[in-house]
Amino acid sequence: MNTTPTRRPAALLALAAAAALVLAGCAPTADAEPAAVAPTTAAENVTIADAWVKAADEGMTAAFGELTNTGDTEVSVLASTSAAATMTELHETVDDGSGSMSMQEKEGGFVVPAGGTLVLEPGGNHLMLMGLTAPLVAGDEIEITLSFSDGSEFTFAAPAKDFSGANETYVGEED
Ligand SMILES: [Cu+2]
Repeated sequence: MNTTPTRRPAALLALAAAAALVLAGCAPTADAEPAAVAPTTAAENVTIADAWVKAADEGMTAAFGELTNTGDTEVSVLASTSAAATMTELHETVDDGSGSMSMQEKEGGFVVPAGGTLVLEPGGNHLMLMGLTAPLVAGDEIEITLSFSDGSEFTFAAPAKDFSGANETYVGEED
């Protein structure tokens, strides 16, 4: 009876210390758990409707569609790629001051407002595909990937259609 009273508190202290260490070790992991409202990526919030690309034998063509952002923050499309072209650019169409329209790279990319839609259409904003790797015939389907400012990516399919418009001059290009 003379050893028990001294040993038990020591054992309890050791247990308490061990428990504290375990708790301390767990704390960072618990803090790293996703919050109740996890932030979503731009790619998770963006959809495209009526995507299509203008059929073309060679050279340049353009892709269109309606980008909708279902998120509660605006998203920026910074770049676009496709295996169908050696280079893809985000273009806007502007009045070049000489009475005709020309297109140029969109400064800062395309912004799709929170809960809003950005329309890519002939005569307006579009995805410019340059250096087609193969003829694009109506009915063909190509894949295009958009890269957002948060690093996420969104790939969609765009069927090729015959279209006689969207012939704006590229800034810097000879008429
Ligand atoms: Cu263009």
